[in-house]
Amino acid sequence: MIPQKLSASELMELENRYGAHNYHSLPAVLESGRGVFLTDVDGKRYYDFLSSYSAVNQGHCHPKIIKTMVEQAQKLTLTSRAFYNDKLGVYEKFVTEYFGYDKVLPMNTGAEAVETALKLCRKWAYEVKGIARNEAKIVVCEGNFHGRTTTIVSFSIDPDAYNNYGPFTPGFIVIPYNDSAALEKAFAENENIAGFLVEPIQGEAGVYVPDDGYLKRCYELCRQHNALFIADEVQTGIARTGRLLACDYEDVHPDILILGKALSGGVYPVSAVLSRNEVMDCVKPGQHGSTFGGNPVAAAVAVSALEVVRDEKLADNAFRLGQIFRNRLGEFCKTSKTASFVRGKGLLNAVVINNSEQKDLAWEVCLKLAENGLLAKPTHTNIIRFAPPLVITEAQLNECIDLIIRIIDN
Ligand code: IF1
Repeated sequence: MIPQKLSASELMELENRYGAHNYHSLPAVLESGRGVFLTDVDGKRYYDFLSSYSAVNQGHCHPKIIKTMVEQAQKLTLTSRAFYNDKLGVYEKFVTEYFGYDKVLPMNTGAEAVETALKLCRKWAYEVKGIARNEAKIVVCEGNFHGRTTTIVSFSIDPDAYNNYGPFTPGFIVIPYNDSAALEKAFAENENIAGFLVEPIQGEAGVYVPDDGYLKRCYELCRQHNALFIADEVQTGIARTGRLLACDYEDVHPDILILGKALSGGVYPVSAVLSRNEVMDCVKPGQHGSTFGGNPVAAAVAVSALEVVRDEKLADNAFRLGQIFRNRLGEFCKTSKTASFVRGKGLLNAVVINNSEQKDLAWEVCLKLAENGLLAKPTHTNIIRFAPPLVITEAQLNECIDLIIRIIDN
């Protein structure tokens, strides 16, 4: 029997003892969330500056999304795709019109959607472009993070992600990020390139923003060489960077668009692959799918979550508040002994910590921030990602910036 109310340390001990140790979590044991706030088991309240890696853009437990989910869960949760249901088609029409595509293929997690995009790209390469069987190549970028399946880690350059998970899936060409000349060279050296998979901003790499014009140039190269431009907007999409999609900044309309995370407002695993008929129609009945993909709860929740993004103008809020964040942190970094610089777009930002003398400095800063009521997580030892829910107000953001500035140099 598990006792009624366990302490924070007992709960952490349970996870340590009975769960695989595949995460290094910050010692905050959370119990509830609302909007920009999380509350732990001792009643301590925090600002959430991770947003579950940009999944909770709409804020924790958004009442409208939760209402939709609860109502749908009481009515019908899963039919599988063996039958039709009364929510899927409505969602499919809504999401394709929302993002400007012919068709959607619904999945659950980001990694599944990336896998789906890779499979679609290969199928299109053989059946439409006419590449010889098993010869298709997909170009990806150094520093990429697209998920954790065997195929996806096959083209990761992070040893933590791929080491001892081989043998790996062949068929990928890795080029430097933010280097369109490298893509041009890849096209020149290889006739069998089916597509180019890219994150508009590299999240895991530490919120690495490419130069203006990079995505546009890569998109044009794909056009020239009849290859598909595949954007992984799992983390950057759905208003996070100050536009609905990060690709919108360069008026690039990806051939294949991959979405996840905030597509459900973080309440349910919902991901999607969007494309035009020429690509999507390559997949025939029985050739791809998922038990849960497109289930009625997911479909209803996604419509609600996207309505919230539109109705609450979250992209505009992210754009405006992101400028305040980078302006104020940028000023601070000029004189800080600890923080080197800030970068990002919209409310996807990172502060680079100068930790040449103390290796765990970014972790220490995050621990101190947590003690003071703000949750953020370091990445790559010296980078702290700051990505609050997009419903944060200007006053709340300024209060948080005051705190961040105060903590970083102390
Ligand atoms: C973890 C990072 C963020 C993603 C992009 C696909 C996926 C992700 C661009 C896969 C997932 C996650 C997953 C989470 C940590 C996290 C992360 F630090 F690893 F890079 F957000 F910054 N494409 N990102 O960012 O989506 O299958 O997880 O739904 O794996 O620990 P998923």
